[in-house]
Amino acid sequence: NVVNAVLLLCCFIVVVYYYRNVRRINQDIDQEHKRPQANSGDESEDFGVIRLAPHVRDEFVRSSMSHVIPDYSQKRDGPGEDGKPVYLSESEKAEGDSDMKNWFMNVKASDKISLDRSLPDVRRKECKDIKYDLKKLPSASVVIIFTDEAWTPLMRTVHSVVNRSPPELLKEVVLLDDNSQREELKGHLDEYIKRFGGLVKLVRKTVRHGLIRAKLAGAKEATGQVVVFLDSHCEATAGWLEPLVARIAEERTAILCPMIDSIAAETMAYHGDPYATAVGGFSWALHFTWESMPQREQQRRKSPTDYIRSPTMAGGLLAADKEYFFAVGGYDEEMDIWGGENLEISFRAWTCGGSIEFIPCSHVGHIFRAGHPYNMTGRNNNKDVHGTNSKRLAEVWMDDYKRLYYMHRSDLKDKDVGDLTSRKELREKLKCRPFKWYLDNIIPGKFIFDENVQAYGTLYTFVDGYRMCIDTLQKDEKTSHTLGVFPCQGKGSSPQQMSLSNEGHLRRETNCAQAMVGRDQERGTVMMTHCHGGSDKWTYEGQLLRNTRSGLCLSTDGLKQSDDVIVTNCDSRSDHQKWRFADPNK
Ligand code: LR7
Ligand code: MN
Repeated sequence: NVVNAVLLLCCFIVVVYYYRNVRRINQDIDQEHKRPQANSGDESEDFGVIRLAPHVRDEFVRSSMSHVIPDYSQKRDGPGEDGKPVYLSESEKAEGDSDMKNWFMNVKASDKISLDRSLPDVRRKECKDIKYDLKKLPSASVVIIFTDEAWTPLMRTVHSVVNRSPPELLKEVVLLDDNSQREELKGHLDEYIKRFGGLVKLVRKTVRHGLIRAKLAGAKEATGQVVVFLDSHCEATAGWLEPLVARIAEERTAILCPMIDSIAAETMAYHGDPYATAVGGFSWALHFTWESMPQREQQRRKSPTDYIRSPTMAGGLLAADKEYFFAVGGYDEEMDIWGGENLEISFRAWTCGGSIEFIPCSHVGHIFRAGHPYNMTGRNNNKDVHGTNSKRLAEVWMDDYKRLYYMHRSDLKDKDVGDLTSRKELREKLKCRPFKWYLDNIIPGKFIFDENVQAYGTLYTFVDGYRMCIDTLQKDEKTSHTLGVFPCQGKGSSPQQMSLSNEGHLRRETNCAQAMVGRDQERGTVMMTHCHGGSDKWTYEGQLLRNTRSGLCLSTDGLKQSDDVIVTNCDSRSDHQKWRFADPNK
């Protein structure tokens, strides 16, 4: 009897235990379905009482996806399909126009387009022919940072990534909310992403991080071997992810950018160029610029699908081995809100043993906006975040060449931009090369105003006790424009700085002075146009600045302030033609 009672009790205990465990398992599964973002990716994550290997767990989590990936081989009809533009009707136009003012994009048009819209496959044929062994490639986490982004562009970014990434490669999407305030991004978003099972993880920041710290925070959440960053108004196209992870598998220290296609802010029309080969450069004011691929890079590449080495990147769209990304310094945490981090990572990667490469077979669209639909004021009421972020990068990475930044921003010379010690220590620790090495090897030919030049400074004549300076008169230097004169402004006035290069070009950063001489051959104006080998040459004899093609000399004869400067017959006695270069800092 006693034996029987003990046996019964044992049976009872076993049964109770069994049921409790089954219930726990079921509850845990339910919990997972309700809390998709709970997947922290920790290798040993405990799913209740069952432990799952990471790849099994991913499948397990994903099986709860209610999102259906569309079949893009079938033709889809609807607004914006196949990347076509959307034009609003008369009655909708007013709303679209006001969106352009408030959002710098036509949200009304975007709202008409399916979140799963089809896009043209803009890759060239050679790209489509490449076969990837997905089982052998590393997995990727796609980090999308946003602050108060409009709903449809944000979700279309997510949909395009989920729809067009091979499940074998896409470990997760990390949506990093940089303290958005709009209601729909609060409750509704948590609800919405449940359709992606555990695949889309939402991370909220309740203080504004600014995009640089937001990227860092997003990358820290990533559990894939590769981390890919995207802006929150992008669309990934067919085959975008494979070539990125494949190149990282081959070269762990390469930081990669897809080709950035354009999505028109007004119509959402998708435009990509399969043959695009532009690379990134920079201006001394520390803005990103597009440049054409240098000849030596054209020669190095063996096939049109080869990566393109680029001196810099635009910033928003990039892929890197996660460990390497942090090992090489992540981003500068003290950079605020917007700007500077793109050139910083570029200079850093190249000088510290890595590289920046563009991957021609990977195409991602980006909505280019004419402004920022969010507050750009940083900590301590800083209204110039790009300027102060850039000063940080100049001070840490540019050695003495930071002077070229201060030529544009003399106002920042004495500005406190926070402690730089840890970034300087990083540079020491990684034994990074000097900035001069970068200039000589990675972007040779970049014009340096005051090196290897015959003369540099503000260029002026002195007539009747009055200094008149050559001046751009605030014209847009990205295009051609006439050169003018203005009373000298002194101390670091950038629109008045000129260089006479060793080749004899009278120039500024990208534009060279061309004499525009009238029929009479006796008088003309001066046009600043993009420099090239055949740009006009000038000689500096005595004090005359002679244009060798026309034989005429630069002169201020008869000019008032804000007039265009002229070229006219040379006369070494005329005070209007006696030119001096002055140290721009005096
Ligand atoms: O405080 C902020 N917090 C954020 O999370 C400010 C912005 N953001 C988010 C924002 O919602 C967006 O998703 O950060 C992302 C980038 O902001 P955008 O889209 O306003 O920036 P942008 O496209 O004008 O700027 C480019 O330069 C920036 C410099 O700091 C960043 O590097 C951007 O990522 C970068 N974008 C691109 O490179 C896209 C391609 C453009 C080209 C060429
Ligand atoms: Mn952007």
